[in-house]
Amino acid sequence: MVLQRVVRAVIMGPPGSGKGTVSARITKSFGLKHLSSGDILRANINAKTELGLLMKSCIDQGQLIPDDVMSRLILNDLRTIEQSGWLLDGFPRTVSQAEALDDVYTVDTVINLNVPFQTIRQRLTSRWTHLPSGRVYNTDFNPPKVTGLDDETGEPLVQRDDDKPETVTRRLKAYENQTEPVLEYYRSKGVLETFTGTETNKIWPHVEAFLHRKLSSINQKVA
Ligand code: G5P
Ligand code: MG
Repeated sequence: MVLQRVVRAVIMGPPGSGKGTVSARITKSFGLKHLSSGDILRANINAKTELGLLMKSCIDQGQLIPDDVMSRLILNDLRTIEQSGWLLDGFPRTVSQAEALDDVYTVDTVINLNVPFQTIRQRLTSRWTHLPSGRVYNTDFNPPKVTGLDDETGEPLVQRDDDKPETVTRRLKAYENQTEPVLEYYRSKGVLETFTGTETNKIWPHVEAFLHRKLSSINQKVA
């Protein structure tokens, strides 16, 4: 679909709900630029930047990064891609972050992946990630062509330090306490669209159909 105006979208859902997986499909089908807060943080940790070194223990313990640090980081990055449509993944994660985003940009739509916690726990222990690109694999769901190596670059895959079962529990708690209120925030603005299920392949056709309708209506309003 050719977009006539800049479209700004957010994808939400608990840790491991498939935000990264669905974002890759949205990027491919609709051309929105994918900006993942987690990928940006992990790139900083990997490059041993000052921010990365400061934030690593927070992430490894399954806690959220302070709002002011996170909002500054993401809003700075958004400024560099202002001319194109984007899809934010992992931000905003608190009401304060949602308000900071709102001060600068109007979000057109929020896709909420509602996946049961029990399903998530099973997935995260078998996730493998290509850190430089953020591409994710799963030994059951979408294994790499060669075990332990990224399909596109052949570089090694790693398991995230925060995918340990006890850390996953803490991340799910943080989600319930700090992120679920953001769903209410967007629901009250009339932009929240929730997709419920346990399998990405079954959820995806609904997300795709919804985005086709949504983006067509945005295009029509512009025309
Ligand atoms: P992240 O990086 O934003 P989370 O916890 O929100 O991390 P995560 O873990 O990246 O989310 P996801 O992107 O929702 O999960 O899911 P995914 O990677 O696509 O899929 C999970 C696994 O399931 C993969 O292996 C995938 O292949 C597989 N899978 C997908 N679909 C299916 C399926 O249908 N079946 C099966 N069997 N498998 C499937 O944030 C990390 C940390 O950074 C900090 C926090 O400390 C956070 O904990 N942080 C922030 N802190 C404050 N504010 C913010 N805005 C922050 N953003 C990040
Ligand atoms: Mg992710």
